[in-house]
Amino acid sequence: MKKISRASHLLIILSCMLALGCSKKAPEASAEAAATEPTPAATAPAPTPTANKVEPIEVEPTAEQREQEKKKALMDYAKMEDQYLNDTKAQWASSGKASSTFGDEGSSGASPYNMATNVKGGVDGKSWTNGHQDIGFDWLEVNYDKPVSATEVRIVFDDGKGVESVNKIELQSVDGKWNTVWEGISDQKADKRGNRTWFVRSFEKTAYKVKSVKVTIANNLERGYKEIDAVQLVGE
Ligand SMILES: [Ca+2]
Repeated sequence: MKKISRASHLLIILSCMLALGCSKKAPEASAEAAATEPTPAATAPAPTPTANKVEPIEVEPTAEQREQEKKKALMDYAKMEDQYLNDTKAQWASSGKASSTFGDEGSSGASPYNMATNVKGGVDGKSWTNGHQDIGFDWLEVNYDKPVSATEVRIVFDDGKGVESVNKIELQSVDGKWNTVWEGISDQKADKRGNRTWFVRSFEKTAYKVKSVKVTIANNLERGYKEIDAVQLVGE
C-alpha cells in the first residue's frame, strides 16, 4: 500500500512538473509563433521613388483669363437675379411698415426717401433705411395681396447693407397668427457681383396661407444702417 501511494505520489509530482514545463513553454512557443509571423514593415510596399514624380505646375492666370472669370461671375449673378425677378410663383409686397426709419428721431422726421413704403413693389433702387446702426433690433413688416402657401422669402438688400444682420423671418397667416420659419445668425455676405444682395430662405411649404412677412434684424450683427429695397414671397 505504501509503495502504491509513493508511486502515485511520484506520478502526481511528475504530472505537476510536466504541467509546469508545459505552462512555462507556452509563452516561449507563442513568442516563436509571433516571431515567424510577418511584420507589417516587412510586407509594406517599398516607397515609390519621389525623384521621378511629376509635380503639377501651377500656372498664374493671365489678365485676360482673370477678366473672363470676373465676367462669368457677373453673368452668374445676372442669371440668378433674372430667375428671381421673373419667378411666376413670386409676388412683391403691396405695403410695408417698420419699427424705425432713418431720421425719424430728428426734428424734421424721416425723409420719404428712407421710408418703409419704399419696399412696396419690385426692385427699384428705393429702399427702407432703418434708424439704428448697432443698437437693439429692428423689424420690417410687408403685406401681400394674394395669400399663398409659402415656400420661400427673398429679401433684397441695397448694396448688401444689413444682409449679415438678418435674425428672424416670420409669416403671418390669413387668420392673423405669426409663425417663425427661420431664426438664427445670418451666414450671408454682401454679394459683390451685383448692386443688390438677395437674402433667400426656403422652408417647408406652409399648410396655412401667408399674407404678411416680418423680417427682424439684429443691428449689432452688422454695424451701419440697413437698406431693404424689396421683399418677395414665393408660393401658390
Ligand atoms: Ca423698393
